[in-house]
Amino acid sequence: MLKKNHFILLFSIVFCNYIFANDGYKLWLEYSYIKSESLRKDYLKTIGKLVPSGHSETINIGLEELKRGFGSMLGSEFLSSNKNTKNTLVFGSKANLDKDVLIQLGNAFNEINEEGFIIKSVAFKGKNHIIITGKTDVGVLYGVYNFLRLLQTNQSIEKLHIIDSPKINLRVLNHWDNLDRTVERGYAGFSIWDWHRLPDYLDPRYTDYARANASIGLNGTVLNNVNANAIILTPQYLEKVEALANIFRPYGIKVYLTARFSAPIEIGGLETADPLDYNVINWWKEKTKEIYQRIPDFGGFLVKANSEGQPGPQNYDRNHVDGANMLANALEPFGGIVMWRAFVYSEHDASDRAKQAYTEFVPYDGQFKDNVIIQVKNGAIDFQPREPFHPMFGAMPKTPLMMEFQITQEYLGFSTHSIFLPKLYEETLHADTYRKGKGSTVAKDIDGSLDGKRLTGIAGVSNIGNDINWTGNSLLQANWYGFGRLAWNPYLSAETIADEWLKQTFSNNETFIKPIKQMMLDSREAVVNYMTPLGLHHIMDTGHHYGPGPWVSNLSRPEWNPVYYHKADSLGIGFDRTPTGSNATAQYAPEVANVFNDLKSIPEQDLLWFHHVPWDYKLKNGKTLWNGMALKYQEGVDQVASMIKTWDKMENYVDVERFNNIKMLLNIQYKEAKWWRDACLLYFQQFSGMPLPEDVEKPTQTLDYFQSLKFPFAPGN
Ligand code: BDP
Repeated sequence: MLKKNHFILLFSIVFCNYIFANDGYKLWLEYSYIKSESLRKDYLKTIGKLVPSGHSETINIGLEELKRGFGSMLGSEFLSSNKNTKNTLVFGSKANLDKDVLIQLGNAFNEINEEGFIIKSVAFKGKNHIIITGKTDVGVLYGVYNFLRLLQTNQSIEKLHIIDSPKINLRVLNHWDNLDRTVERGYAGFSIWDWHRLPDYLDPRYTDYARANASIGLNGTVLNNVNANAIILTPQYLEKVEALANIFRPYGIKVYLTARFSAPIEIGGLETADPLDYNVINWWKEKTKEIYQRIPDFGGFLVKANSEGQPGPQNYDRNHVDGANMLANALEPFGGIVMWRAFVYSEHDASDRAKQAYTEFVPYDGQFKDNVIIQVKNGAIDFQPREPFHPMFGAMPKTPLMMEFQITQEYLGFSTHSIFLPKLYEETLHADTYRKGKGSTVAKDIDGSLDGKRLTGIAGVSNIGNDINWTGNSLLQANWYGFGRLAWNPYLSAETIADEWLKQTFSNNETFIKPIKQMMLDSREAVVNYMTPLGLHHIMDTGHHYGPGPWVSNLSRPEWNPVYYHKADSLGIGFDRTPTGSNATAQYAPEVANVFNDLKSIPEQDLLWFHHVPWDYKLKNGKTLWNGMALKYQEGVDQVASMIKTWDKMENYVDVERFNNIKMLLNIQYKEAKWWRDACLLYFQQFSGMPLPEDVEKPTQTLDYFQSLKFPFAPGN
């Protein structure tokens, strides 16, 4: 009896492992055992022997990944069936494939770029083969992960003919990680970079991080915070960076560092950091050379200059072009690039913060060196729950622009709120700039196709920390995953991404997939509704940005204050950015500006971003603005309530650990959604002077209470 129980237990652990404990560490690389016997048999029959072609660390990683994936998904049958079959799974780069294999591939190689891959089923000499190949070993590795994804999502692997390449060159995570392991705006623990124990202690997590990134096609990582510390550029730290770069290299991942503009003074002993000063130029040249001696494929620098107190060329009466090009000159001989951020706003310009980056950068179009790319946040303010696309997109035809999305949820409820961000990313990427007529989407600027730009890039501010499940909340792994998938192909739909992520991470069971996918797809709008409906923005509390703070008005810089953004008064609410106001709309193409300027055509989701409208303004649904806004806040709360209901029904489909992780967090989200609703409505009601509509729950606390809340130890600050 005892023995039998043991056997059952063992069986369960091995084959049904995820019904039991699962801490989420494996991310979407779960490789869960495929329960359908017929499917397993099909796969086993089709795959055959593994035949790696060529020898490299990367090919070896591919082999190990296939073994791990098949072993886990197909079980021990894989090892036995594998021996007596004539079929093969051949994988290797073009240069290492046999002639008869190459012939089968015809012209397919013409259709891929250096990182692309081909997966093709072919039959010759009486045998069936699956070929996974590319021009480079890293391309092959991407193909391997793609093939594994087919199995993980239970797709057919008969008659395969997949040809795919990334559409964007630089697909990069930005870690806002400090050298003391705190993470600016990080909500999943401390930094995964254990600087103190590097370079000798190599945490296995570094390898798992590289695997995860490679599996979704990310090929770069900026290790440290944009609010940079020059010490990262000292030999003591470069040795540690080198150790990480060595781990990431075979996974196709390049390392980048943020460069503190004043580093020549701080660690170089110079008196100035003037980008036109001979000694400064030389210092950066030598520093760059030193980095490349250690890391021959170093990616380059990410720079936040003259923004929020960071030093930059303007400290020396120079401009962004002077600063970026000086660094670009130093990197050029080694093939490195500069990612120069456009997140700037001046405390001396009272007009409209939303206009400042465009005003400061667009006149420089065409003046940056070829190895400079300007990194622009998705919207003109700062990673709000919803922002119209940044007007710089499409507006600098001669300058490569890199998209910067935030994956970490600085303004979106931290890692406690479940939100599926590919919905937000998709909205921005699909937005039409009209710069070259209809169809000039942001995605086309980012992938270079709009103006024939060669250097292209996309960055995501990471949501990763040393929490066991990486992102603090298992559902938020989908945002890292989704960012990577969109970086590979910015035209993918959020729905496709949710579907494949869920299948790989949790289950292929449609009873689970269908409701949870819908829950994820709706989650972004829920957050917008209970935080910033109808185009409201930047009404969070100060510093930590946790919770509502629409009343904040006492900060030294005007554009730090929420009241600057909502401009609520007895007449109405909203920021007039039309020609009667700040005229920020003039920074968009006329087709777009006209839509935003006109109350008849503006999408209501952006209404208060662009217009100051009276409280009794009639919305499209016939309700007054005040009632409509209150109902939106309520809708957001109701949406979270329904997320909880949906999730609670999933207990039988998810392991206990992840089920509870998500369940508890959803309950916090519900509490906080109500907090947002009540605090904002009570505050705005002072101006509207109108009662709450019937369907809106009455607040249980006073405005004073909400205003008195303090969070001195909120994370990420
Ligand atoms: C803001 C964050 C701040 C960042 C800054 C940036 O509050 O922590 O340093 O953006 O992107 O959203 O540079």
